[in-house]
Order: sequence, then C-alpha cells, then structure tokens
Amino acid sequence: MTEELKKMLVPDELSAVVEKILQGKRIDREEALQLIKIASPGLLGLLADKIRSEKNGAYVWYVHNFHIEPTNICIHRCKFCAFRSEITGDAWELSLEEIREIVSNADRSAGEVHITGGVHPDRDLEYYIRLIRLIREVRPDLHIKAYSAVEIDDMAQRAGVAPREILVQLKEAGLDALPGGGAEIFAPELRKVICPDKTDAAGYLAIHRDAHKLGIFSNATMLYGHFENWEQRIDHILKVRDLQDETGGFKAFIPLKFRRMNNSMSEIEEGSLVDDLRVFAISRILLDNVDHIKAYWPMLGKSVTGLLLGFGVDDIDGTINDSTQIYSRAGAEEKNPVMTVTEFEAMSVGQGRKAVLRNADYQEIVL
Ligand code: V47
Repeated sequence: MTEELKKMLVPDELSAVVEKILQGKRIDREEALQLIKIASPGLLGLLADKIRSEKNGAYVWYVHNFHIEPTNICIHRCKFCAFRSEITGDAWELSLEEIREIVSNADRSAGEVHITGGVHPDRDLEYYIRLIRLIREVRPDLHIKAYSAVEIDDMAQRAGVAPREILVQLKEAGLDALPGGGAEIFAPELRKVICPDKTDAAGYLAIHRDAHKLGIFSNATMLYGHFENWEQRIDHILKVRDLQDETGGFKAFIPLKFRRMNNSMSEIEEGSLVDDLRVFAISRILLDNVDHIKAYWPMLGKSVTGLLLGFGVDDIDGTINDSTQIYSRAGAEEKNPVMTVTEFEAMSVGQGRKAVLRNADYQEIVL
C-alpha cells in the first residue's frame, strides 16, 4: 500500500495493526477487535484482497458439483432452520435406490457431490455407510463430501462408539471429505438459544480434528448475522485458526449469512451488505493458515458474491445444478440455484480475475 493510500485509509490508531498485516504477520484477538471496530470496509477490503491475491493469484476457483439432501426429517430443533419437515410440511426421505438414481443421472462432468441433510431418527450407521458405498460404485471418480460433524456425532451416539471409529468406517467406504455445516456460532450462550440440542463447539472441533488426522479434510463454516456480536464472531474464527495450526486439515472457511424466511428467527432483520463485506474480509485477514475463503452463492445471491471477490473470496461454490433446498426455503434469492460457467467467467472478469474450474485439491481441471 502506498504511503499516500495509507494516509487516506488508515487512522492513526490502526497504523501498527495495519503494518503488521501488510508485513504478513498474524494479528491476535485484541488487534482484530480494534481493527473491526475502526476500519472502513474499504480498508478491510484492501487488506483482505492483498492476502487473497498472495494465496490464490488472480484465480477464482469454482467447482462443478451437485447436492444430495437425503431427508428433511430431523431430530434437532435449530431455530434458524427452514428446511426441517415440521416447518415445510412435506417430510421426505430418499431411499438408497433413489439416491443411486440421482447419482447415475447426474452430469458426468460433475466432480463433487455434497451430501447433508436432517438427522433422521431411524437411520443407522449401516445406512450412511451403504449410501457412500453405492455412490462409490456408481461413480468411482466422484469426490464425496458428506455428513457434517452434527451427523457424525449422531451416528457415533447411536452406534455407541467414538466419532473417530465412525470416520474410519466411512473413509473405508469411500468418504473423501466433511462439509463444514453445524458450526453455526461457537459461543455456548448463543448455541443454547439457536441450536440447543446439537453438538457443541468442542464436539464439532474434535470431529474435524479426528477427520484431519485420518486424512479426511474438511471445511469450516460460521453462521453470521443473527444474535452474535463481533467478539463472538472473532472468537469463532480464531478457534478455527487454532485447530488449523494443529492439523492443517481445513481447505476452506465459509461464512454463511443468516436468512430469515420460514424459520423461528424470522423476527431478526437480515444483515446488511456492508456487514457481509466486513465478515468476509476479517475472515480472510485472520485465517492466515487457511488457503481458501469460500462464498456459497445460493444464499448470498450472485451480485453480492461478485462483490465479495474483492473482499477476500477466492472460491465460489459451485455450479450446484438446482439440487439444494436449504437456502431457497430460508429466503435466499435463488429459488433454483444454478450458476453456469459463463456466469462464473463474467463474475470473475468483472473483478479483473479468471474463473478456474477446480478439483477438491484446488488443482485446475483443464477440459
Ligand atoms: O450448518 C441453515 C446453515 C449450514 C440457514 O462445506 C442457514 O463446502 C443461513 O454447511 N440461513 C449447512 N444459513 C450448509 C453448509 C455448507 C454449505 C455450502 C458448502 C459447504 C461446504 C457447507 O447451513 C448449517 C447452517 O449453518 N443454515 N439454515 C438459514 N436460515
């Protein structure tokens, strides 16, 4: 950053912390709080963009994927959920045969499947293992990212074994990675309110730690824009950073913006665009050990996603192919989410960047 730009953008009280970030040094909790309380979105964006470009150059990664949501029947009562059967009024559960058909009919060029859904009261470990096996059978090449830590925790409790044992068996069946769902916000006082009956921060992190140690990598998420404050957001991000120091197993961090329709938190106003920019930028600045900040566009909308490319985002999930309902029900703009390659390209060019189709290891796929 030139001296002239610094004078314009950096208030005196932030000059030390900004200097640290510009030199590639890690900032701590107090410095992060000071930064977020004072810095303009413009300054946060510049800092995040610098880090983003050092890690990922001009690339905007995207993945050709589809989702399978095996059921919306769920034992949990998360207040933000618009997907659970009692709320939608139409319970469904896919049989293994139906799932086989979905996978057989999926676009052969899709490289990744993302599987997550309700925690069904009657499904046991055998079902979850058979599901992974059958996908492996139909598409040996497909990257299988399946079952959030909450689902793994449920399988472990039901089977009466440690989560690590579940992960060993799922890996043996063909599981490649865990999605980041279920993190919500780690602060226990908020979990008590928004998702009282599911595994806590320690449980979520322990499952990701076990997975990483078994060679199953994963993503981490944070649900933001509801009751949480900046202290709670920063503590959440720093817990992810601490575990990443230990294992290195997180591929991406995904801030998930709370959407308010059709759930028990509809009285909350959704956060502003400026808040989105600040959350993504501070995530990029703090997570110096996580390579990718992902925007999950079906919930953010395409224009906000395009803007976030300038605030730390290097990865956009994904082509999706109209296969997820979790967000359309909660009020996301995209009712039938599909993003075409042409759209990824236009969005990236709009930010002076290049859209690159990736595999799960963030290597370019040349078609
Ligand atoms: O844990 C549910 C969130 C998550 C709402 O790992 C909501 O690549 C906003 O984790 N408003 C599940 N958010 C989805 C998820 C995910 C998505 C995309 C990619 C990856 C990945 C993971 O969805 C839940 C919860 O935090 N969520 N309801 C809502 N009303």
